[in-house]
Amino acid sequence: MRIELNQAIEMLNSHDNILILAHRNPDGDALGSGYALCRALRSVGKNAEFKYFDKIPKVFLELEACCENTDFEPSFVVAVDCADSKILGDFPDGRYKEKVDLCIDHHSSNTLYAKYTYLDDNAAATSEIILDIARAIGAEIDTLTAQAIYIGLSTDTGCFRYSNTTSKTMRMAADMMDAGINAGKLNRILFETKSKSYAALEAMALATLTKHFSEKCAIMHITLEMHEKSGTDETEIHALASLPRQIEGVLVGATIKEAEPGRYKVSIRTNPPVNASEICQIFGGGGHKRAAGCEIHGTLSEVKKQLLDAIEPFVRDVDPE
Ligand SMILES: [Mn+2]
Repeated sequence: MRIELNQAIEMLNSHDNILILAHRNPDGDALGSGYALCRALRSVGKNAEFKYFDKIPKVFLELEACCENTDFEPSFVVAVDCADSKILGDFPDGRYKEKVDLCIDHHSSNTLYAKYTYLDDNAAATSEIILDIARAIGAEIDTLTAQAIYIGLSTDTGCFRYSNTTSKTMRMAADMMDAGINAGKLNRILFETKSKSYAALEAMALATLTKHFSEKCAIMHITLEMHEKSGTDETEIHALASLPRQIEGVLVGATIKEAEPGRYKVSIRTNPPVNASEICQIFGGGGHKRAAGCEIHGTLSEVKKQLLDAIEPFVRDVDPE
């Protein structure tokens, strides 16, 4: 059931032992939201813990230091930035998959799997909503909490460049700078630094790029072999997805990544007016207007064909806005 922000705040206020989960393979916003909410709740005297269960990109490891583990029996389970229980980062026994009390999210594709959902798809990042909540419960926004919020805001907006960035996002980022974060340093680490292995994989991936439909669609792929050859850490790969869309005139940029033989993860990035989430929904995936993902099974050429067939109606007779 969807609820209003004040109801979500009331629920958090009325519970003392709160477990926070996020989506699998958490990104900057999932981690930033989780850690910021955890610290905010602790600062008002509650037991809170944020848990994720996958390897995270090296650049986010610093965040781990901001909430040590504690031991308590949760009475309220919150999921942040997670649109579907299928992708919830859960304990190996899946104990909370169907038992999330409150979901706080900004994905319009949210399946409303939680008992209560506060969803604001105008928020550039879930971290925006978390900052509103933290302020409403009277939490202290210290430098580490501010850093977690900033990482969420900046990563989900491509460092405040994507069209989801609003004046509110910018004001919040400015407030986080006033709280003492080193934005220049964070931006350099998050957006200006590539590992050598990542740079090698980027070159290999770009070499596979092809253009279609009057060059309005650009598509590239990464095979397991390329991944292995480059020595790239799995967690670094998602950054590649933004490359095809950067080419002038491209409305749909697609990146096909071999997850295992016969199974491919597809990332779609679009420019207006094409909706990436609508393309991915054709294959049972979803996401945002400008960034979405799905999985397609088959050989690489079959997957490419299926994908191009799905993309064509979205770009045929469509001009960039
Ligand atoms: Mn997000």
